[in-house]
Amino acid sequence: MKKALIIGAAGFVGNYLIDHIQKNCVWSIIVTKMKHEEIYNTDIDIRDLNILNYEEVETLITEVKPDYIFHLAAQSSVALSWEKPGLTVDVNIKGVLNVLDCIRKLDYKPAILLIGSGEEYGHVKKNEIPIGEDNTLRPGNIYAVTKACQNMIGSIYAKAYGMNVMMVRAFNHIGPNQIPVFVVPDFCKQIAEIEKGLRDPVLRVGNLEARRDFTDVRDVVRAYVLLIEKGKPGEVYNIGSGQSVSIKDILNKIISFSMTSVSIEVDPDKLRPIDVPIIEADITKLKECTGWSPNISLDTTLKETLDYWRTELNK
Ligand code: A2R
Repeated sequence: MKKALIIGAAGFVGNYLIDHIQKNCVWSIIVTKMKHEEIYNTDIDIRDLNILNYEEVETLITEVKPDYIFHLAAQSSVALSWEKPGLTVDVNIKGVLNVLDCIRKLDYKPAILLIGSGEEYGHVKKNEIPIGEDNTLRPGNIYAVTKACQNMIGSIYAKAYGMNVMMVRAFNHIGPNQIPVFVVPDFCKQIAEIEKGLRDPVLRVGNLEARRDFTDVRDVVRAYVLLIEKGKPGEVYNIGSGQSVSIKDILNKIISFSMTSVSIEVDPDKLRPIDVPIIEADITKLKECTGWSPNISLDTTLKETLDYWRTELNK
């Protein structure tokens, strides 16, 4: 039986990836988490791993020798990357280097999927939309710089050492259980709190003009599994819906799913030092390689995320 290792599985995407593999693949699953994290799943092999510790990485990979490695571990928040640039560089660059270099030295060829971000493209020009994988990268924040660097390191390891490393640039992915440092869960949580009378009916927002490409996390993990089997070594694949939507439209949709009326107030703390006006993926390469296309509508995801927060607040 093939073995899949998910590094950084205790986060938002990890749970969905575990669930997808358990339901759709005949693979054994080994997952890693940080010591302070919990994963509540009795059917999988759960290990503690800090990717900044090379010896820990080496011990685990030498023992497990997985066929597939999904590298999810990251400092994944753009907002936090402004506050903690050093940590973001360490985890997102040195961490991935530890994993790749360990595998290079072990001299075996697992398929490795590195998760990058649509943020890597940064300041995209109007005539570059939708953004193809060969577009110039002009990252606009520290998180995006580290993911661009991860991507380049992956590409070097694939070319120089013949390793089976594939890179994805995942655009914004959303769904229930995402922490509210991201815009959709932030809005949904605030609305659920207002509905419950836990706060004044004032929704605090950041830049509503920015346009982003949102995909349900369940569609995203389906693409990850397809790519790790069908993707070509050294190649980069965009994963997104192929459509951008403004944050204002997202907000209006969520408000329309609510039974409350709210006023909007701009919160300077939610504005970024530099924001990228529009990000929208060209997903032709992914579609051609895997046949993937998104199945879950934006409305469904937003409704389920709002319901998730209503349920959380009732616990
Ligand atoms: O930061 P924590 O304590 O929540 O742990 C995160 C974990 N992580 C690490 N794992 C091993 N060694 C480290 N030094 C280390 N630092 C952080 O990676 C968390 O459990 C996991 C990443 O999960 P999230 O932050 O929830 O990211 P998400 O949304 O699951 O995204 C997965 C990937 C990331 O590479 C994103 O940058 C990309 O998709 O969009």
